[in-house]
Amino acid sequence: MDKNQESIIENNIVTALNVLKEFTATPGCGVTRFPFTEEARQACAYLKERMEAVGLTVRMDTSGAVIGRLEGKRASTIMIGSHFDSVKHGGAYDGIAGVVCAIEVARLLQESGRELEYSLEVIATNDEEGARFNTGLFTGKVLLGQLTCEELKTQVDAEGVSVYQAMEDFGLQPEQIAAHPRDDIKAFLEIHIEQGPVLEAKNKEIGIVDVIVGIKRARIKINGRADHAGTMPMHMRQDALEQAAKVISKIGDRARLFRNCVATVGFLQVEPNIMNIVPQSVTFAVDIRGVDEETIMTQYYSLLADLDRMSLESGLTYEVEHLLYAQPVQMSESIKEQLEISCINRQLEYMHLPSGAGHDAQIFGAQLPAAMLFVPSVGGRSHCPEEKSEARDLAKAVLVAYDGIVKMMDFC
Ligand code: HGY
Ligand code: MN
Ligand code: MN
Repeated sequence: MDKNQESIIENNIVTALNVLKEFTATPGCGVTRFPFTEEARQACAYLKERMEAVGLTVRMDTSGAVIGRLEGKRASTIMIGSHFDSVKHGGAYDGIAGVVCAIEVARLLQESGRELEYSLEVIATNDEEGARFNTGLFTGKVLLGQLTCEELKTQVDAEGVSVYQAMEDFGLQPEQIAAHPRDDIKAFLEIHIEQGPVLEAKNKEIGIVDVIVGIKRARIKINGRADHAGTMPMHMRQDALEQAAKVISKIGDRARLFRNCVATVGFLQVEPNIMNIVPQSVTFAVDIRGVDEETIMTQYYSLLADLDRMSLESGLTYEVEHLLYAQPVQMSESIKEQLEISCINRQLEYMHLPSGAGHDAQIFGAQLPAAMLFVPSVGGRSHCPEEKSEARDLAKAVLVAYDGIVKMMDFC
């Protein structure tokens, strides 16, 4: 593929990402594109246009994902894509750059005139982040039949709107959520920004992901009692935030005891959250990650033990709500090999690395061959408006993914 082709890919990527970043609930403060919102609807409509422009037959599936299909000789499907939703005040590349790159891969395949052995689907998945309902990896779980209708009614956002209700309001049919699990997907490939500093620090153009970390997420509520902050004696208080702080403050240091482990509390809600009222309740969400299940669950059970100790010592009660468990997933050796051969043939600087971020590929990769290509993140920044990756690096990932898909058509 000549330099001219690369610049066409780069231009297409820049054009699409510049349009898509405007579909945000927080203009001027990064990209906020939650599932089942007006911004999501606008982004899906634009992605449908872009997919149809390269000859894909496009539909929205039960989960609210946008899927463009190229029929091959066999009905079985090779899937390439990433997510269109974002975190709050996120960047213009996380997930969506992988969708735009996937559309470019499909365009190259179409223009090559190749007859495809397998059908190809480009997918823009929904609610990978879990930023609205504190869950995540939604489309992958729906496609693989891992979600029930009942669960959709229990998962709610900050306003108390359930996934079920949000889907109905968006025009989807939540009752159909478990009706059409996919058993035809032969392989899944995802292009994604690295979201960390490694590729840039090592001067690499491409990352080939070996393993995606497992993620355990839970929401914990500690129940205290609201009292006057000035008159209630200290030994008689039931200060939910004081007790929560004791438990939360141990989470980070415990993660530091384990290799390749991280943990944080990114969500904390204090009620009634008034400075001269002793906090009545605290709700926080914990996100624990690691490359093996044992260290993830050791941290989680230690957290539960801390909560029990807090309850015994203070008399305050607590509740735990399971939000998500995605196991650590090794990427497909055979697909990685093809991606590596492509990097060598194209004389690209590449390296293997783990993914500290969760991705759609880990849901698929737990059941079928999956692989990921990383693109350097400028300054290693992500999940913030400063997030940026260079179009020339994204274009290189498109070419490597194209080579990979062509080979996957032969060996899947
Ligand atoms: O949280 C994550 O790792 C991803 O950005 N959803
Ligand atoms: Mn992502
Ligand atoms: Mn993300």
